[in-house]
Amino acid sequence: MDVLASKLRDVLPIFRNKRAQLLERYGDVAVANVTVEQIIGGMRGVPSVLCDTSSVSPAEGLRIRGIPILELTSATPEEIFFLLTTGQRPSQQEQQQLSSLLVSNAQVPDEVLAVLKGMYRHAHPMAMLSAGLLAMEHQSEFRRAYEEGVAKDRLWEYALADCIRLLSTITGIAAAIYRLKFRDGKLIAPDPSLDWSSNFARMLGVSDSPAWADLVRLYLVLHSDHEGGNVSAFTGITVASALSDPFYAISAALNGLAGPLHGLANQECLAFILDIRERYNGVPSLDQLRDLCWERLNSGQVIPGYGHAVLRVTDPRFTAFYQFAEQYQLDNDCITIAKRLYEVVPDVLRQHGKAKNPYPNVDAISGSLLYDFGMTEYTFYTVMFGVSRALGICAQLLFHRMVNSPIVRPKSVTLDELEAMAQRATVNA
Ligand code: HAX
Repeated sequence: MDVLASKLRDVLPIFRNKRAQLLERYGDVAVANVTVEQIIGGMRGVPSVLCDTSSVSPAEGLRIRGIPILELTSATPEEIFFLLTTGQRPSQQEQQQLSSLLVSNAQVPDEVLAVLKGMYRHAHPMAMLSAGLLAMEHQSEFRRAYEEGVAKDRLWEYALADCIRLLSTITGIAAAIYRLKFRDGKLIAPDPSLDWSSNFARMLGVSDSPAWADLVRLYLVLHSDHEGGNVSAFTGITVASALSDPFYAISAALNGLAGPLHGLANQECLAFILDIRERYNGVPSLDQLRDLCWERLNSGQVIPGYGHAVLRVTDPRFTAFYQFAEQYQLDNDCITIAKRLYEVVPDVLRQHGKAKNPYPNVDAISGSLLYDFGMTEYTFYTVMFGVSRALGICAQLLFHRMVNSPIVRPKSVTLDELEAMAQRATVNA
């Protein structure tokens, strides 16, 4: 933990001063209006969450600490975690030290394995991942420190210890879920000489190909963070704001990620693509795909992998996966169908006229790449996403502990109260 702890100690005063100055200078300045539609519509677009790790703009998509994600596609997840938490890119040595920390506890603890073994026959892999983290909660140093009365402004150090422990074990837990549920149940031991993502790729036991390890690396980089307002991040930081420890917070975040409008969309996308392949006995023509999309829309279903609450362009993470498929010349029916959907769906959704964003998000293609390497069990895909997203949410909750953010507590209003507020605003306008 030392490598990150010492760097975070360096940047701590910067984060705290910046926040304090903002509060002091502008604390009572109104920066946005909120409409009735936004309150009714899931707080869409209301700037109300502090997130310093990354930002998502409608016109460009994800930036991690100001760097566009397409400039980070060669990074390792360790580098990304260092960047997310400290705001700086690590030196080679710092990256290696962090790597050693993150693989040091990849072995799944017995009590956690017992929980996973008790669940695997019936449970969804996401329920297992969430439960696996809860089964580790008793190891929380954060909770122990809080109970022992450690001063509030030092609690971040214990949150960091928990985050490192959690990230170090989550790959082993995820791999164990995969091996138990979809393979022969035999776990593959971690190799401490490998880095975090290579180790994960190895423990999954899907393929020995270097391209597979590279795909897992890219997957873990691209899904790592997507600012603070999405369901999983917002859930995680809200839970952590009650000073629940990181095991509780990340487990809760993963439960949100498991929703079909959020992380589970990658599973739905691949199911959609496989259905198409089966129905047309291979790759359909563009016209056939167009008809099929209309059929789906007319029956009230969404096109999985398209649209986004914030983005209004093709998700750069979709582009990164697309480029990966080109680079490695990956070529199977699923990838071809995903590419053809990209040719057809934006026009269809534009004509349909409902979705504010007709372009693909990351989920439209990610599963087709995993499938190509032999990870065909698509109910596992959101677990891959969850392992990666744990990086970002850990970084976000660490930031909040470092700057001593208060408990999250927005005000809710009843329909009658909202109506009265709207009437008052109309009269006063
Ligand atoms: N297909 C059909 N209709 C769509 C659509 C799509 N792909 N995307 C949006 N719409 C519809 C919405 O259902 C909504 O219809 P109603 O007014 O009848 O409710 C309307 O268009 C306006 O929605 P929006 O404002 O454009 O989108 P939202 O911010 O409400 O929702 C979603 C964003 C991502 C949930 C949405 O686009 C969707 O359901 N997409 C398909 C599922 C998906 O790909 N989810 C993954 C998103 C990425 C992510 O979070 N990954 O974790």
